[in-house]
Amino acid sequence: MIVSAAFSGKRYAVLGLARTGLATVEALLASGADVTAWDRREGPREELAGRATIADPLAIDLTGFDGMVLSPGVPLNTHPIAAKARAAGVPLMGDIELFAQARAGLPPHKVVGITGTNGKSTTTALVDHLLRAAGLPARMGGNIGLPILGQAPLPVDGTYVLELSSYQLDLTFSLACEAAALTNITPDHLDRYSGFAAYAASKARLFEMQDEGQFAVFGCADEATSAIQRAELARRPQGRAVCARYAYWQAHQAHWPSLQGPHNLQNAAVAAAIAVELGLSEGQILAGLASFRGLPHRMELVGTYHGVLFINDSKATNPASTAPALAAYPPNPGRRVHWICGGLPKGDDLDECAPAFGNIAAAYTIGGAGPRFAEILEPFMPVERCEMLCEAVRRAIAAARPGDVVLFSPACASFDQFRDYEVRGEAFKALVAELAGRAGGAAAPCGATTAA
Ligand code: UMA
Ligand code: ADP
Repeated sequence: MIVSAAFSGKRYAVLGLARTGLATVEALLASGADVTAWDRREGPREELAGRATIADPLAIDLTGFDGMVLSPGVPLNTHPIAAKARAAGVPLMGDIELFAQARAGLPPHKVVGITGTNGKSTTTALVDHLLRAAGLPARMGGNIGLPILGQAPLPVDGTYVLELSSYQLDLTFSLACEAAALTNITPDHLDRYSGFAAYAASKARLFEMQDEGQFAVFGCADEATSAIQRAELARRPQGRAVCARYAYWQAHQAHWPSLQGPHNLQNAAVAAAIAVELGLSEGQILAGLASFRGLPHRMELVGTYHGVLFINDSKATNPASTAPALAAYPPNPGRRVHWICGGLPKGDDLDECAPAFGNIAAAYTIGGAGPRFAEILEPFMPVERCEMLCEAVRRAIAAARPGDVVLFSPACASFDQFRDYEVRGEAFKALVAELAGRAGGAAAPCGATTAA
């Protein structure tokens, strides 16, 4: 855990006690701070009872607190805590801001910050892997599912590699990353922002917090990202706000088994630029790109059953992230793609996926987005309206022939039917093992299974 003298003797209120909040409370308590903690769920409140004051920050006087710490999942735009903290003169912050404040007390180190609508986790894990493969101390944290305050501090000259969501950036004010990256920006999370421009501005703040001599790399494949790159270029010395070098790295992509497709070239080129900045040689970078193994739930190979290939892409939570998955299977006479999609929609269209509709033999729609997706897709392909994931898997298995692919790439958030994308991906894998793994390949009825 990361502790700091900077928190000692101070008073913090912490709202939200899931992964981020619990790690934050533990780090603050271990640092000698006084903590008032709250979650609308009773379980985590009970976990902390006796060690922190348990009270709803909306119900107490916040005057005199040194910080009101929010979890990324607390909606800053609609939750009344934001106005209440401001009125009491208490700064709002998140765990990444606390980490930024703790940096001065840590052994000399560097911080890499990575944001973007898609590719954050892959690029973060890749930078971490490149550093470790080169024998350098590195620690991953942030939105990738590892709250940074819960991680062990690094020895001298280590590098913290942080995946930063816009929710986390909105609560961060003094994190000056030695190297920062923006993969891309496409519409996402618009329920939390007044519009696309505000969402993009949230991402831009990662770079505004850097000193002008620090390094920044950008995907530069969409206008919103390129606009931020141009703005940063204007205030930095030559070579400190660059676009990723796709053409240069693409020559080697055939040797990277877990980094195929144009989206992964983007992730690799961004990660490579950071690695160069951190002093790795080209040989070290190429070796690391070749030895990288992908993350679960991102085009994850579940298995081949009775000749049918099953792919779990549950992390594809918006149409822009599903597009590369659909494009990965161009028309092939011996192969048909069965696409399972739907969930909690991020918008009203599937425009970004449309160029690859020709690759799909049939779609199986689920969740809240199901009826709308069916309406969009029916002119282009046969659609089975399934509602539940189990039904979709069952019907896809029934239709699939040896050589076919069953691709679960929802293009939606998971929260209408699952706790998060990880639980959704695990449910898909369990269903595949249970339904497709049966001897003889006959798909079982859904009622016969235990999975969701
Ligand atoms: N809560 C209240 N009152 C409210 C609202 C929420 O008490 O009015 C409580 C909830 O009951 C919950 C907590 O506040 O206990 C919010 O927790 P959280 O949703 O922030 O969950 P964490 O486990 O802390 O996970 C967060 C990130 N979650 C979100 O951004 C929604 C995780 O990113 C991240 O991995 C983790 O911190 C560690 O940094 C997930 C995510 O979906 C994967 N991120 C989005 C994305 O990638 O698109 C941004
Ligand atoms: P994030 O952490 O930003 O959500 P991930 O690396 O976890 O990104 O990838 C999430 C999904 O987005 C995966 O399903 C993957 O296919 C797709 N994806 C990954 N990188 C990119 C990229 N650079 N551009 C578009 N889509 C991408």
